[in-house]
Amino acid sequence: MENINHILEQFKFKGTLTDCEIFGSGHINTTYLASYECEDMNRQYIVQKVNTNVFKDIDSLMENVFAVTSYLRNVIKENGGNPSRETLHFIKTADGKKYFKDDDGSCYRAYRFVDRSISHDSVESAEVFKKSGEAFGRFQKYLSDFPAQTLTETIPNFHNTIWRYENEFLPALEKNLSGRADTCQAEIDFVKARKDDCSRLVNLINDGSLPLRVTHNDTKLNNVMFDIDTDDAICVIDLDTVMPGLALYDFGDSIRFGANTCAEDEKDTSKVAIDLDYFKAYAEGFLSQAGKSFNQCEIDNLAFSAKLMTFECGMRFLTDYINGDTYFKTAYPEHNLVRARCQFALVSDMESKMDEMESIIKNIKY
Ligand code: ADP
Ligand code: GN1
Ligand code: MG
Repeated sequence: MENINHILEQFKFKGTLTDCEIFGSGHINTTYLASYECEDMNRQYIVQKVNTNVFKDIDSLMENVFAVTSYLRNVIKENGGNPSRETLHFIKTADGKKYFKDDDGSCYRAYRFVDRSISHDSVESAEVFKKSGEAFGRFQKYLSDFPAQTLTETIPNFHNTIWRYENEFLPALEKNLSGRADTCQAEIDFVKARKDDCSRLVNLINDGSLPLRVTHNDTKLNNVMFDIDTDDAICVIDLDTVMPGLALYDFGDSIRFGANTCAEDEKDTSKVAIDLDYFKAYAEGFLSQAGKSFNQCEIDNLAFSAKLMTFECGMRFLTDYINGDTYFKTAYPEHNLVRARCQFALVSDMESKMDEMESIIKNIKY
């Protein structure tokens, strides 16, 4: 572990440091949980080393998250909620900066740990998954009047699937930096066979059928904190990719992760399938909060978006595998390939169940 004490000192947390450990299971940033003993009560903070390989403009990123969280605090208050528990609370450095930049260029930021909360890496019940759908739907609803033009696009073309196909996947194949391309020909063919899917939502944006909204764009189940006591989904976290996007991206990505019968990196792809009860539960939760503002084109593409976001994520894992694992954190050399195979197995299962998925959406009242 790097010299974390030197980093913690930059934020002047109250009390005496009792523990600091690596925390959580995100694939991008390095997260620490720091615990402090104070006279009145003990306090915990999340300190994150932001991944500067992924996020190139940390000043703008931190402007975004400070602006979004302060906006959310007001909306939550207006809606009778508890802002200190329902949105992230960032802490400035002792000299008033939004993050600390170390001598070697590493960037760190801090925020309060949401007390008595937990994140889930897998879905435990349809009811819990539905609650996460409500939380992400509410998040989008609360940000519906946020001035989108003030947000910097922290990762341009993040969910522009055809852009990712043409500008990341194909060049990765061409360069084959890891020399691994021959070990994954079946997966490469799987992606190429679905090229036409990649432009569908982008075309609908371009012809004015789908509206850009302020969206989260990384709606994995473990990006919501749940109350330990009630299991309510209380706080949407991991706000680095909040930027103009499609409601469909948020819906689809949640389904990709949470409605899979397996973990995102299950090796036995014969076990991978979409759980339609979970799909229905999430859709009910999400639409109950955000659905009233959706147009018909958004509703009509919800089921497809689940497939597209799963496909896109699989293509990103495969691209990273071929590039030599430079983007996502991996636990072993084949990890990105295993993840990609799992996503593609899920895409195949969704393709065979697309009619049922469409009909579930049609029958939801919101
Ligand atoms: P990454 O971008 O790497 O996914 P996250 O911001 O999602 O990073 O943080 C990683 C994990 O740390 C989360 O999944 C969650 O378990 C935990 N975490 C992050 N922020 C908080 C917080 N404010 N309170 C409690 N736990 C948190
Ligand atoms: C990353 O940061 P985390 O672990 O919540 C990634 C998502 C992927 C996801 C796949 C900024 O999410 O886009 O869908 O991994 N985040 C970024 O698990 O690239
Ligand atoms: Mg995360």
